Amino acid sequence: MHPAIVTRYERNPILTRDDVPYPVATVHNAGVVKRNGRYVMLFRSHRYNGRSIIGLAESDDGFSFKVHPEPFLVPATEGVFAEYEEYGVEDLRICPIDDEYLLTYSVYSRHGVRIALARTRDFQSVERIALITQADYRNVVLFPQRFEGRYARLDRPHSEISPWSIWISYSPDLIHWGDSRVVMKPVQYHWDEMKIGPGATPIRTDWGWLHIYHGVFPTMDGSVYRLGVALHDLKDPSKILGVADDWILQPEDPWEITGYVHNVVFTCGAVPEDDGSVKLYWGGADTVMCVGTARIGELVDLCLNHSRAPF
Ligand code: BMA
Repeated sequence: MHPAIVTRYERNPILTRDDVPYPVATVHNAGVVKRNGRYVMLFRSHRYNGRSIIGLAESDDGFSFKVHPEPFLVPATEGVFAEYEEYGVEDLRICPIDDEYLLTYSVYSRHGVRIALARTRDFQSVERIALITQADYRNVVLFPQRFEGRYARLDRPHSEISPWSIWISYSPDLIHWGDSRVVMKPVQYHWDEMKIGPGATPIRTDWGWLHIYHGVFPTMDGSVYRLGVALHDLKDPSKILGVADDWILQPEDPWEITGYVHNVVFTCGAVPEDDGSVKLYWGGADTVMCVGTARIGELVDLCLNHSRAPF
């Protein structure tokens, strides 16, 4: 058997709707960050009307989380954000930079899906900054560092012509984004052949930026969502140093195979630890939250020494 790259926590799932003190149908696709030694999780839940909100949970050890009594982020009720968040807020990523946390999340409305950017310092109040894409974008992750003074993000525009791919864009001020180019594409008849998308906020390592992303394969039984790993150049993140040929995680546990959407593992967050490990968080079947651990060095090795051919 293939050796496990990600060791699943033995008490998965770590968070379900039963842990949430307000009515929700699911708990999944959470951004996670370590702050002052505590883990903060911003997770997505479907309400019973099918639209999503973001909840907050905290933990001392990264495994056992307690949910706050009120949701953290619900659709805005006034201004331009109200128009574009009408159908819900989804799949939030947390990027620690300077002394604040930047939040990117998908917003749905009658105009389609686009990305909003907000900031928080304390995970109590949140300030919306801007809507940073047009329609048909999902899965935007920011790098936790500037490059020659500019912020950088990985994003995933929709395309009818080529399979959905990962792009990079830059901004001087978090509001205006451009200088975009494609950096990674799905590989034909490969586990991620249908589409790929940014996953967790990239992790800085000595060898490069480690990016855990998702890839989708179409089957007769619907799509299968798996996770893979890519390494970007430290100074120039538009340059890919390698992409692991094999996936690092696929749906295998019963709560990953069966649920609201079956056969899904989907990440929005991973926390690097001082001992060289990483805690990887993923939604199982769009229904529950799970966690596992991996060695950062092993993930880097997969990218550099077991890489597929660049596109
Ligand atoms: C994607 C997004 C994710 C979801 C995944 C699997 O397109 O909607 O939020 O986890 O599909 O359903």
